[in-house]
Amino acid sequence: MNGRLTLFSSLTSPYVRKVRVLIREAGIVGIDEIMGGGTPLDQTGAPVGQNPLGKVPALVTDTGEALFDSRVICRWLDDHAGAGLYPGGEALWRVLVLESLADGILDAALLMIYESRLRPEEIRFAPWVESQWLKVARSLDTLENGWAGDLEQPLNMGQIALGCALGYLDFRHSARNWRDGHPRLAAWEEAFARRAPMRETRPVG
Ligand SMILES: N[C@@H](CCC(=O)N[C@@H](CS)C(=O)NCC(=O)O)C(=O)O
Repeated sequence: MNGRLTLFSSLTSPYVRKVRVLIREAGIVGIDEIMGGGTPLDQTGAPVGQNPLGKVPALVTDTGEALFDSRVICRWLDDHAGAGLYPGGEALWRVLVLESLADGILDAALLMIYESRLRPEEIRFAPWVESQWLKVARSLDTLENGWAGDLEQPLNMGQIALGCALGYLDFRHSARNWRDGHPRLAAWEEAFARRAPMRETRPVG
């Protein structure tokens, strides 16, 4: 990274938050942020020139290449900064699956929000919304029962993604009380949310 980078950013997107937390944890400087973003129904403000999918985050590198999505951006930044948030050897695969699982929670949780905010009430389909929450609930159970050891490992990108996903559940789905039945995960999240990069990127809006 010799020149400046441009991050198409947002203060509410949990996918962007993954990148913003990584930047802080890794001490990366020299990134200009352009705030914006859109919705599937309104791409005004979305970085469509950089990401034809019209989603944030997108990162334009110092060579002018546009990178997306958040997983590619995080991997690229980690690699170029030598941050070590993706371990080498066999340990890598658990970290990548944890990041995928956290992103999948986000995908389901975000679809629920789009359904309630963007779709007119008369054509909403409640069973579809509940089936998205079932994905989240199943994932939380899996994390509670099978991932405790992974959450105790040195800081990695899977943990950052999970911290952002649980933060998003608090931000947009607090009525669902995700902590109920997940005491280990709740205790981990409480400690993780105290890290300065998590506090500095808490969603607002
Ligand atoms: N898989 C993508 C998801 C990004 C995403 O869905 N971002 C939302 C904001 S939270 C967005 O830009 N949505 C606009 C749209 O779907 O058109 C990633 O990991 O970066």
